[in-house]
Order: sequence, then structure tokens, then C-alpha cells
Amino acid sequence: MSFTLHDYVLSGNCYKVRLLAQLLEVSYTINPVDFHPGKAHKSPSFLALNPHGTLPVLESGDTVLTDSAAMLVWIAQQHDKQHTWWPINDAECLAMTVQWLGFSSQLTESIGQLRLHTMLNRPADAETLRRQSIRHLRELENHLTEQSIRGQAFLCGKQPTVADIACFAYTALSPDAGLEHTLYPGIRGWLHRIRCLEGFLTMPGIYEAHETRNEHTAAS
Ligand SMILES: N[C@@H](CCC(=O)N[C@@H](CS)C(=O)NCC(=O)O)C(=O)O
Repeated sequence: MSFTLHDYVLSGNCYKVRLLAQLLEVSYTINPVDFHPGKAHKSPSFLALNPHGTLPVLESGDTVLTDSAAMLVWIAQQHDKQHTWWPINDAECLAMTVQWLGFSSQLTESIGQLRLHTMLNRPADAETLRRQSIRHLRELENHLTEQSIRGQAFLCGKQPTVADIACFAYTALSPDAGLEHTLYPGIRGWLHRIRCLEGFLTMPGIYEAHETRNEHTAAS
């Protein structure tokens, strides 16, 4: 089923949806919302659609989704006939996918908020956000290193799931928040493997600079 995405081009959460739709070759319509400087996502008409006043919003018929993780599941369940992106036939992989989708929301709260502070001067406790962001990057790095030792290239197994897409966005965009990838070889390899997926779509702020050849092939 096709859909309309209420979108802002520099939003990491909107990008997650654009990326999965592109990978699965799903067509959709974009409604650009003036997030900055217009704050159109706080206007009365937008709040009537999404009382949280956040982007993205996905609309399809009577369906209105206001959380990017829910959108990824909705798209994958309908358009991935192999059931690898939303792995309903593998209990362990499915549970891991839900767990890492939860982690992706934490990345929005740490790296995402620090990025808004760094790029748009949003008032924030930058030191606390920085500490949380680094803790999250280390947790991701440790998990990816363990996965690599098990011969698993992605967060939940040998194949990417919606959780990889959800975690990819703010991890890849962390240099915008002043957090480079230099210290995290496991993350660099994983970012590269996602970038190499057929149909990959990029966005402003995602760089290749820290990816080096011997690291990407480690777990593939
Ligand atoms: N849980 C939501 C969070 C969405 C979210 O925080 N979006 C940001 C943009 S990336 C937003 O609209 N923030 C409102 C603001 O900063 O004014 C999701 O994953 O979709």
C-alpha cells in the first residue's frame, strides 16, 4: 500500500523511512514540512495530525503512524516477501530486532538531540548528551564486535533488519553532533556494509571518510 511521508530532508528519523522504502523499492509521496526555521511541525494543523509535534508522520488511508520504528515495521511487513527485514519467522532474530529498535529510540534521544543542539543551537545539557551518546556508541561497537566474532554482519544476524536501518541513521550522522567514528572500527565496518546494500539512499551529513577497506569485510 502506498503512503504519504510528512518529511524534513535533514531529519534522521525521516531518513530511516526514506531509506527502507528505497531499499524495498516502495513508491510513496513526500510532503515536505518546514521543520526549520518554520517550525511547521508545531502548527495547529500539524498537531491535529500528530499531537507529539514530531516528524516523520506516515499516512496511508485511515492509517496515521507517528513513530519511525512503527513505520519501518509497517513497510517491511507489507513489502518484504522474504521476511528478512522484519523477521517474523525467526523468534530470536525478531526479538533482537525489537530490542535494537528500542535502542534506536535511545539514539534519537542522545545523538539526535546533541545534533540538534550542535547544528541548530537548540538549548540542551550538551555535556550530558555527549556522555550518553558516547555510551551508546560504545554499546553498539561492543555488540557489533561480538556479532562479527559470531560471523554475523548485522545487528541481529547475517541479514540486515529494520533495526539496522533504525540504528544506522543517527550513528552515521553522529559527526554532525561532533562525534567522529574514528574510535569505532566495528561501527565503521557495519556502516559500510549498510551503505553497500543495493538501492542504498544517502542524505546530507553521511560521510564515507572513516571507512577503510580491511574493516568492512571483517564480518561479511
Ligand atoms: N519516536 C519518534 C521521534 C521523532 C522525532 O523526535 N523527530 C524529530 C525530528 S528527527 C522531531 O520532530 N523533533 C521535534 C523537535 O525537535 O521540534 C520517531 O522515531 O519517529
